[in-house]
Amino acid sequence: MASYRKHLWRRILIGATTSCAHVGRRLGVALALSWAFASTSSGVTFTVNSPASDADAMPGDGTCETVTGNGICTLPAAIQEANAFAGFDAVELPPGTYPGPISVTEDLALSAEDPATTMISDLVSTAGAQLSISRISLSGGLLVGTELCTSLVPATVTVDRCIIGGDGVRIICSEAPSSIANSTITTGSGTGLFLLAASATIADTTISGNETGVHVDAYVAVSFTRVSIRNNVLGIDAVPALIGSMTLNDCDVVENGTGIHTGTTEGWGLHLCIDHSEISRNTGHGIAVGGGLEFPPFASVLSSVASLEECQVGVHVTDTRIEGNGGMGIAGATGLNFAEVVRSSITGNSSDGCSSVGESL
Ligand SMILES: [Ca+2]
Repeated sequence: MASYRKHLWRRILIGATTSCAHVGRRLGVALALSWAFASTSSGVTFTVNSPASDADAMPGDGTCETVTGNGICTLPAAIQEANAFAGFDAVELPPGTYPGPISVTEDLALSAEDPATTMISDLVSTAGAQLSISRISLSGGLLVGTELCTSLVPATVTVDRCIIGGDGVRIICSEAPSSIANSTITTGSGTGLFLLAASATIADTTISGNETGVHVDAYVAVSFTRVSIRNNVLGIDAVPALIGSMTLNDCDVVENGTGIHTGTTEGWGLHLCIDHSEISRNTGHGIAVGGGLEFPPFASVLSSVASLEECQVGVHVTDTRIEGNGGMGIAGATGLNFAEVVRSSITGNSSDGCSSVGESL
């Protein structure tokens, strides 16, 4: 793990660790470009008409059918055909339960009409392509990139109106931002959203009923807008072993064990900005800063790259309620070197207020 971090340092520093505002603008532009590309391409649409798992008779001939002439198009066959063609193809699913695993290797829009009636029963993954998924239940979860990360890969995902279970959403070493909107992520005993060396925007989404709602590590830039993170054993676990930025706007982090945990003793440089949100009724601390905010090696590097007027290293809380948590509102630890709380309420926590947050509060 140390080798890829060193290898990726320069590329990701530029792409993922400017100020929060700059990250948001960059993600917006990238997403707009990806949609423009999708809408203007002359891709092929394959319409699935069978829930079977049979393969395509002749992948790459442009016809999705499991036996030549039978007209039966399964999801595996449609994916084989779409993978055979460059460009942004589409696969459309009627209601039903479809087999996986599905491996997408060419840019693809995969869609159905309603996630309540259309499910893919095993893992959906993309390691080198843009994937758009809408209105589908993914009971096996979604993997973007590869589990063994040796370099950045050109894999991204746009998720809209999906219900995701299984192992949740894992985005690993992706060189462009992904997005998740209008969706629900519930894995039971797994991690809802796992980000490693990846950027993502999450909006209008619920991440609930997971062991860990969100886990981020190493060169992550992630923004949450109108996201509810609730009923997880741990709401957000931010382990920025090198560098990361996380913003929450109009979010709820409520009724978890610990709401937000940041850092490890060796961690460096998290930008955590929370605005117009609620970090309440967690049974542990609202925000627990377990180190991870010291920034000795890279402070000068970062300040030279980014304008950090809105989101500097440390915890920044504005217009937010941190109330009724079972532990402290904000619990600090050795290593916390900057916390700023503005126009916020930190009341009714059982160990009230802030601890060890230093002179900068
Ligand atoms: Ca074919």
